[in-house]
Amino acid sequence: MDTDLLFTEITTGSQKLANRVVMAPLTRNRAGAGNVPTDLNALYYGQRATAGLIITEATQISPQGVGYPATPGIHSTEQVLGWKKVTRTVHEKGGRIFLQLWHVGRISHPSLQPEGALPVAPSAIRPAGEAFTYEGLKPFETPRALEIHEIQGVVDQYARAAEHALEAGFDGVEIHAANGYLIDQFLRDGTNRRQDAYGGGLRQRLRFLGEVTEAVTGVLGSGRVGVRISPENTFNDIQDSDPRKTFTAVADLLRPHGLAYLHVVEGDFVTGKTLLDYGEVRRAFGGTFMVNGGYTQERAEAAIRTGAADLVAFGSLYIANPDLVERFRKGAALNAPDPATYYGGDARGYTDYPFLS
Ligand code: 8OZ
Repeated sequence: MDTDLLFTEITTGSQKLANRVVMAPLTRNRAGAGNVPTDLNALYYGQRATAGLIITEATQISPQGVGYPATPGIHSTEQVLGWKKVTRTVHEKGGRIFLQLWHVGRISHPSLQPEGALPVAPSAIRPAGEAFTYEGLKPFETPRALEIHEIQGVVDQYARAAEHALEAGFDGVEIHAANGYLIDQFLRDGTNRRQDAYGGGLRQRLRFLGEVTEAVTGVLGSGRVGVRISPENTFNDIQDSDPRKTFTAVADLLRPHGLAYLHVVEGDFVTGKTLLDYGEVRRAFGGTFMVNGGYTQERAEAAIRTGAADLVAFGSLYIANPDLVERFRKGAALNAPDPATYYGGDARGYTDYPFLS
């Protein structure tokens, strides 16, 4: 029966997942002082442990990678200890959890950077809009273009974060190459105007992602690493003149790595439109394919049935339904998420959504 398809096991990379229902990475701005995960965060993830896979909220690989208040990091000892509480709780409940590795690049503000430095990016191009800081919204500033000799150091930040993720007990990591952050800034011609080994042509724009993937798989093994992309998204003022070509090439680049999965955010958060044929990206990648973007249970089942996807990640549904798998199985009603408590705050709208009784 079609309704069972979401609940079949899948082995991907070195992971055996109990079902195809994935908790999407969700920024919730509830980390503690020092960007350290708390007991409340452990409770929240533990409540969602019946997902086939949990992908954590985006997590800074370094102080330079920070772009928002109260988002967690994976660069300090305290952060690793905080994450250990999360992974222990999820594992005790039989779940699987990947850490999402994040460097925001230009989507930051000097007030969030070490010593008030300018955020870094492939090129010195200011994003339209405003940064979320501890003092409220502030206009983005023009970032500093990374010098070519600094780039290996940023790749090393990813490798060290991957080591910390292992130490913290994660089953794997997801490289955040989506939504207009640092890696996406390198990939696209709207934000990458470099004329060196990391920009100028498509192959050069892909180089940074290739090096990060090499570094992270070098630490964890390729079967414990996924990559997330968002070909059509214009969130964070990101543009590309030919997303279809760029992201088919990204899929080609990643294919030989034998990753745990490629995770694709479909459509554009800003316009709500989906124009690309993601089958092309899926065929180019050739491995386990995860989709995300407003999926319902019905659309998710159809995607698995037709082979359009192997895994489906749910965001807002997971905010409001800790027992989403159980509700899907039973065809039970779903709790509605409350957008007013998405970002920041306490247990309210975070760990107090009811389970089925
Ligand atoms: C919403 C608010 C802040 C950050 C992303 C990490 O879009 C994010 C994010 C989303 O990937």
